[in-house]
Amino acid sequence: MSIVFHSVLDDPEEWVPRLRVLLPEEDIRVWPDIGDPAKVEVAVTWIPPEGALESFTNLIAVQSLGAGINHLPIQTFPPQVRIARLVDSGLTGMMADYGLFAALRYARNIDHHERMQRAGTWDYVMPRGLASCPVGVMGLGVIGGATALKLAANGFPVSGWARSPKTLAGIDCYSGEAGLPVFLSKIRVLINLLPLTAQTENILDAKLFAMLPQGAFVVNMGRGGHLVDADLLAAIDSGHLGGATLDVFRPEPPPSDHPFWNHPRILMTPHVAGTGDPDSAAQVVAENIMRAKRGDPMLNEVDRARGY
Ligand code: NDP
Ligand code: OXD
Repeated sequence: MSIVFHSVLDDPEEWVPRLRVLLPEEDIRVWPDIGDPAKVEVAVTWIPPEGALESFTNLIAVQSLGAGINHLPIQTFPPQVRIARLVDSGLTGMMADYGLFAALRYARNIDHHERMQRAGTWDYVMPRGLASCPVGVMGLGVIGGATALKLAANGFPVSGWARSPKTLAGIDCYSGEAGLPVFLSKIRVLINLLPLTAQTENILDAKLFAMLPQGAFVVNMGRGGHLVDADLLAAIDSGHLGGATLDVFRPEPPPSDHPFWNHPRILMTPHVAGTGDPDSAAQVVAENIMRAKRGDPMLNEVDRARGY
């Protein structure tokens, strides 16, 4: 039986030697050199080739190489196939760093100074400390929780919002639909770290933006499907929102004529907020392969009904 590694982004030369050291007994193969598809028990993948997983007729588990799993065709997997998302200290740390960067850029008016530099204008705006820039984090899971704590440790007042009630030291936590308006009403920088599910798709829309204070900024690090692009553009162009930092898009990359590309108040990055670090993540993946082969629950297994 075998394990197949496939990723369009993660370098197999970095991952597979580490996995082979941790799992010396396993036949670990790199797509497309998979041998007999019927022998594949575990797929370790980020955006698998269309139809590939269906050809693995004896598959017992899929380990995502990302924290999100919405890129996997989970509805096509037989019910016995376990699905695990990636939880990795390297990935979590990078994501929290990106959230901190985006919040600092707005808190210190750097976005404004970037625009002024391009206009050749010396515009002194009185700088303020981070205590005057409340940040709200949507999603208080592994990454959202770590991001909220890192922002608070750096001096930002931080609130957070999740599906279920949370207690996080120093974070003002809200939950559920009822908690959303109060959560949104207080923040200057909104950071989205939700998973993409049927409940969260299009959540960053005109209705939500209207609940944010005038001049607030939006940072989308979750998925492009969370954001209604036209609503964001309208909210920025009307002056209600101050701008946005976008790391994720639908599709990626957005078409070359998409208004985001040249918008003076939108900073785009090409889905680089975070990535699994093979040094730390290979151990998590190896542990999960062993668990799946033993028939034990995997770490960070996806609840198919919840969608994350
Ligand atoms: P987790 O599953 O650990 O956390 C998800 C959080 O979202 C939980 O707090 C959960 O609430 C909350 N949530 C889910 N559904 C809802 C809802 N309907 N209403 C309110 N809250 C909800 O995920 P991670 O923190 O590991 O990852 C979050 C996302 O970040 C990923 O799914 C991915 O989309 C994105 N990501 C992006 C990357 C990038 O490079 N841009 C890299 C890595 C991840 P509860 O705790 O109550 O269950
Ligand atoms: C992830 C991502 O989900 O990189 O890990 O987007």
